[in-house]
Amino acid sequence: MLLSKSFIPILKNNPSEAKIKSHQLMLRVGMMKQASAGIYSWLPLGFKVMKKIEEIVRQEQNKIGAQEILMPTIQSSEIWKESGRYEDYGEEMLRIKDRQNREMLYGPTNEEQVTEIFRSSLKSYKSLPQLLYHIQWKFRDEIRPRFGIMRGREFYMKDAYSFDISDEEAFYSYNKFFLSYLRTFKRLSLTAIPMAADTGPIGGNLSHEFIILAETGESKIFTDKRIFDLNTNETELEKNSLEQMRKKYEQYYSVTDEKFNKDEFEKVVSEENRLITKGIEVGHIFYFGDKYSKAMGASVDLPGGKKDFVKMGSYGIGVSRLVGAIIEAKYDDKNEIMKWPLSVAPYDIALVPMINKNDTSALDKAININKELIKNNIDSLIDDTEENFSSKIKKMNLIGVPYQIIIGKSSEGDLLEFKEIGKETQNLSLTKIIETIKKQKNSN
Ligand code: P5A
Repeated sequence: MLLSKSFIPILKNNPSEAKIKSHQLMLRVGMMKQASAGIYSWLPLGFKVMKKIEEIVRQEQNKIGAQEILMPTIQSSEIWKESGRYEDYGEEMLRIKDRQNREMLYGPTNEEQVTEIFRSSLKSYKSLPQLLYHIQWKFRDEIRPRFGIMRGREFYMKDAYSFDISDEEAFYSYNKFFLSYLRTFKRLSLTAIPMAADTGPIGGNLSHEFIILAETGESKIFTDKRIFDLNTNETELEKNSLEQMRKKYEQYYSVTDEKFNKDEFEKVVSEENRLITKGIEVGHIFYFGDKYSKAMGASVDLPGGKKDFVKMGSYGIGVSRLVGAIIEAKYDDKNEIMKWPLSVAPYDIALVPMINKNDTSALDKAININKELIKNNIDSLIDDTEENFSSKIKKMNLIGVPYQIIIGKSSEGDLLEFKEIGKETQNLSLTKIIETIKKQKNSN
């Protein structure tokens, strides 16, 4: 892609309305644009990143056997009246009337909708477990939308739902998602810590939030530092190993605000291991048993001939919020340098030829290099403008493409100036550069 033809509306300075670095950068490099309070249009750069995050989330859901569906954004109020949440949800729910005066709503979450789908089709324990998910826009009429897409009113969520025959089986499903979330965030190059959390309007009594540390986060957390040293290399989905893995995390005190108990914290965590800080909630999982299945009559026949309500859980990842969360974790705002993890970078590599009116040989060279990159499925952004070198580099550092090739007038021979953002320049052949990037891509 040529930079001159791309839709990347870069601003000279940070917009004053943005208070945190992700919001600043997203506006600065034109990743998104506000349409109205808490509602955004996604422009090419931001959209590419979000779609890559979505794809990683999807792959990890598929790996644990969850099946993808797509439920609508607009739901009927009937099912919410059945579950009892139509009134409870309050003003956060955007309520709409259609031309027949029927009460509809823009879905803030989909527990009711998915329970309705389940109960109308599945009747036997033989069909269980079922893990269903979708990736769809949600709307919550937040009283204080802020920090750009971090707390939006319209936002993109992956939400999954599990249906099981017993509590024991349901915990197995819960643990599968627990592990899958650790893997997902790792692929996004984030350290997300599971923390015991409150269930709020979703309900139930078992819940974990997945939180990444950030001063600007909205969740206050209380934790035993040692949880950060844990690493999960589990590849198996065995019941026992999954349970052990969750226990491994749960051995360390780690809770959000609502679950905090000072006496307990001070009793179980030694002073040097105590960490009280802030974080961003990027995922949240819940187990609520038969809360919805009972209220909405979603039951299955059991082996002995009896019937029982299915046991359910729900599992959310804030896909659009993750774009901002990765920026909060990776952007060095003092030096104005962003480095996207290659797994979600808007482009794999930037080509920066030094060009002036009389001499476009460096640009020609960049275009030739790009032909080889395309053959190797490497997506590049070519700065074909005539700006001076330092402003070109400054701009590329903000956009955050992780690798750069700098092509000077004097660049001759086979070796190219290759740079990974934040590291020293190396002289490498194009073949070697392609190999390096491909290797890095495959490792994710
Ligand atoms: C779990 C899936 C639920 O809604 N029902 C279906 C459950 N959980 S949740 O915690 O309320 O939301 C899941 C994740 O969505 C992100 N999120 C948001 N992102 C941007 N703007 C918002 N206003 C917003 N609200 C929630 C969070 O990442 C959250 O963990």
